[in-house]
Amino acid sequence: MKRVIDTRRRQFILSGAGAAAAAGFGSLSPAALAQKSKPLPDYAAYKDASRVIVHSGKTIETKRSGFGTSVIVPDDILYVRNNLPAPDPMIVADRDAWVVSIEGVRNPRKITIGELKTIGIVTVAAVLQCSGNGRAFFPHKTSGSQWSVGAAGCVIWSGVPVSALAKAMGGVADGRHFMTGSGDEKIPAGIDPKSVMVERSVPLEAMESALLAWEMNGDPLPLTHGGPLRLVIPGYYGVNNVKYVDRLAFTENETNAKIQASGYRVRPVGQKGKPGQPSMWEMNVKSWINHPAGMGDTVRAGMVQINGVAFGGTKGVRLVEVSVDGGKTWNDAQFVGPDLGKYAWRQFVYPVRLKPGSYTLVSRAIDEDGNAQPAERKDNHRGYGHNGWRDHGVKITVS
Ligand SMILES: Nc1nc2c(c(=O)[nH]1)N[C@H]1C(S)=C(S)[C@@H](COP(=O)(O)O)O[C@H]1N2
Ligand SMILES: [Mo]
Repeated sequence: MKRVIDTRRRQFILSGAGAAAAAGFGSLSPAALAQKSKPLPDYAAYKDASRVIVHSGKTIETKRSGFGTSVIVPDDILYVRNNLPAPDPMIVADRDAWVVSIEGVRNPRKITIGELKTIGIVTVAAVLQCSGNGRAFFPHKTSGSQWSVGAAGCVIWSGVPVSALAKAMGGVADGRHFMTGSGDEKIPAGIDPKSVMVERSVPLEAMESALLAWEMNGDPLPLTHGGPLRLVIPGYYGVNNVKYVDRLAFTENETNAKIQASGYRVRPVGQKGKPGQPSMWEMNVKSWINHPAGMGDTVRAGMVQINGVAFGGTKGVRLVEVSVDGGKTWNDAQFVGPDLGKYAWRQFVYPVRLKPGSYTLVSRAIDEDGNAQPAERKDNHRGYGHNGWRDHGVKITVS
């Protein structure tokens, strides 16, 4: 196990923690507290209702207590986020016949999944996480699903490497700076497609790790998660992982679809989104505790295995520390389970003997580049990219 500790940075984050403001630790916004789980929508009826929170017919999150400890998140508890109504199940009736148009290569053409399967195979474990995961902890009124920790999961994707596909089509054409994926959802008549369609562009360099996936966790890619074909960009926020992809284009510019031009942009509270503001591309370093889960969890005095997950976006995670006193003192956690590579999350455990009393459990991670989770969230209009460790903590009573 790699245990390189950057002492300087550790010093820095320790003093940062001490100076942290006593902002509402782990407190959920009123909107988040008011929500109740709804019935599962038909297309996701197979999900385990006891381990998920159904926010709406288009948004389902994994409960903190619903996550297991064996690294991979199974389909039946993996979060769901649909911007548009889920497509007709007919699109997975004949998977190999699905057609995707490859553009911006020297020899552009349409290609079926059946044919993609002859070009190459890659398998990668990666964290899929919504940009708004942790939005429920922002104190201002954020629009969008009030996710706490469960709009994320580590899954295994399998498909064709985009780099091999581009090579098979003569290589990327000159002057292309972005890779743009388009979702196949039918747009109702009378609506400007660009205003609602899921079409996302990422910097061209992301193609080196990207794949067009037809399999998830060993099963044909479920319709719910983008079957029959999905663009996967390991280490990038969920929105860039376009489901039901029917077009992959190497483009000169970013798409002008609203979801790219003004959506998923980090901006000050109260400001409108516009091109030029930071786009939700690479994920930042993050960790949280899944057990004990807080929320009234009764914990028996004695040995407690505090465990959770940590990941570093495109970087991998180097170290996780756990505190049982709200961040005053920290201890190294141990990684458990297999290391599935830099895009996956690591499970961690901190075994500790706890006497009866009240505890505030928090965790913080450092990625392979030495970036540490900050103590506090960075307020922004849509509540994106929250990796502050304080808000993600849990309060427990030990008796
Ligand atoms: N075609 C399409 N792709 C999409 C979306 C969508 O609505 N349509 N939602 C995006 C968003 S915002 C997220 S967070 C992830 C969610 O993936 P999941 O539903 O498999 O969890 O898919 C992304 N890709
Ligand atoms: Mo998302």
